[in-house]
Amino acid sequence: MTTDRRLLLVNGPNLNMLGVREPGIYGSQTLADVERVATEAAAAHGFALRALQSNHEGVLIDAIHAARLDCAGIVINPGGLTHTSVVLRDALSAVGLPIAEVHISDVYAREEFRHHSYVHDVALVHVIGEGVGGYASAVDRLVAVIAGQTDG
Ligand code: DHK
Repeated sequence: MTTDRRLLLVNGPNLNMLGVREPGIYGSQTLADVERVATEAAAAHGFALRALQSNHEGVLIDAIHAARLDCAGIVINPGGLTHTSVVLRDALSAVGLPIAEVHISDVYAREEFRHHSYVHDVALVHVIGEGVGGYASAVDRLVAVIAGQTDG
């Protein structure tokens, strides 16, 4: 599997709690479901997918840096770090890979502090409020971006 046929899926803090955590907002599907949905979507395009979830900002940043060596793009749900983390944004910007930002819930219909994303303008794809299925949309759209870059 070459670099150009692999994606990194990153889930940030608290997303390990999917299925347990506020099901009225995040639904009943688990992180395993998220990773399966994204892996299947990637496979449908002939891409492998490496999945990582961490509650630790530095672990996420190290994984993003490492993706530069062997991935063609990154799908990320940064969890609450979306709204707080300049360093996560800087890591995504630094690697220069195409980025898809995903949120399970509609952050714009929730508290005002969730309306700002530090990741928004370093991402080329945004999938907001489509539930766990949104990860498949994000993979589809990110692969289209990668294909466009390759073709171009
Ligand atoms: C997940 C979180 O953990 C929140 O902190 C974000 C996002 C929303 C989601 O909808 O997937 O505000």
